[in-house]
Amino acid sequence: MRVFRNVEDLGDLKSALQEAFEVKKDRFRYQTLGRNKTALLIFFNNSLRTRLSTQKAAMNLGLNVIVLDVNQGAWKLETERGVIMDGDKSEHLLEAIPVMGCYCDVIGVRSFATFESRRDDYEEKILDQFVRYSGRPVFFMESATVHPLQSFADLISIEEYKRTPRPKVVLSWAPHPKALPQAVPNSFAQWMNAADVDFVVTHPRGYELDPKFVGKARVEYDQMEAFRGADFIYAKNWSCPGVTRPEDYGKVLTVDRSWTVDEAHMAVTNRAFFMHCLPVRRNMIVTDDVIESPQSLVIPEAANREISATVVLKRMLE
Ligand code: AN0
Ligand code: CP
Repeated sequence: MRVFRNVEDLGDLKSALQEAFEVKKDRFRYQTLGRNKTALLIFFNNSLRTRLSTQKAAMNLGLNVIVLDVNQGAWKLETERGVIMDGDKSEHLLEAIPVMGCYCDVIGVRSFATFESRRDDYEEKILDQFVRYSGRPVFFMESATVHPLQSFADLISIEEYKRTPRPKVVLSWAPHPKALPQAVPNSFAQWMNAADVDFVVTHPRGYELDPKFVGKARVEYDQMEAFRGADFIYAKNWSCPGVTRPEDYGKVLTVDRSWTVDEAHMAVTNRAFFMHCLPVRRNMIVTDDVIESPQSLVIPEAANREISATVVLKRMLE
């Protein structure tokens, strides 16, 4: 595998899941695969889970790991070609990327949407340059539009906890004070569309996800109606994807707290499990009671990030 970005990059999803469960039973089984090889993890944005779980995954495979926080100690990077670099940026991404490639065998990159231009974000301008110019296999650790390591871990968690062969999974928008990317819901929709689940998306009008990701998924604007009979509730905030009104791209259109997932919402479900990728703002996205309930999967989900990253790195080394 040269690039890990979309669900299709894993090939057959059933065998990928099987491999995940094998790795989970014996996570050091492939300890010699990474011997004398190096994984470089590059962060343009903050992280707790991705940073720790991917390092742990690399160590499971015997890889050496280098982590770079681009904004702390590296040169400020210019990303546009043709710019006269007389400002505060000392280095261009077009040199920095192949240089980074010299020091490693596989590269993971986190670079969020900037919301400056919908087109640049949705064309994956930054990550695309890593794929083209690093000379190394590249895995996305949340790019402008996708977060595949998260979705793979979420799918593993759903497989582990489902009580019916084809559970009802609901992706629900929830309020948040700041503009957040669409990467997590985009990927989650893409992966759920590829999995064997009954998938429903619910959000206020104006928050329609890009058709490329939401596909033919059912969209239900009445949140309570969407929750009825659900087996899994996957909460997440996202800012306006700018599908119906491009000028609203990246904006917070509402912080309506009637969308906060609380016990009244959970009561209409089929004893649903509650999921969230974390970090989560309590009593904005979800109440204390729901996130602390026995139905909450937020910690097992985070634990599965080590498993999804181990499978992905393993496949990049093979
Ligand atoms: C990020 C987001 O919503 O994309 C990362 C989530 C994994 N969240 C925040 O910036 C709070
Ligand atoms: N879920 C997730 O990717 O968390 P971090 O932003 O802490 O890595």
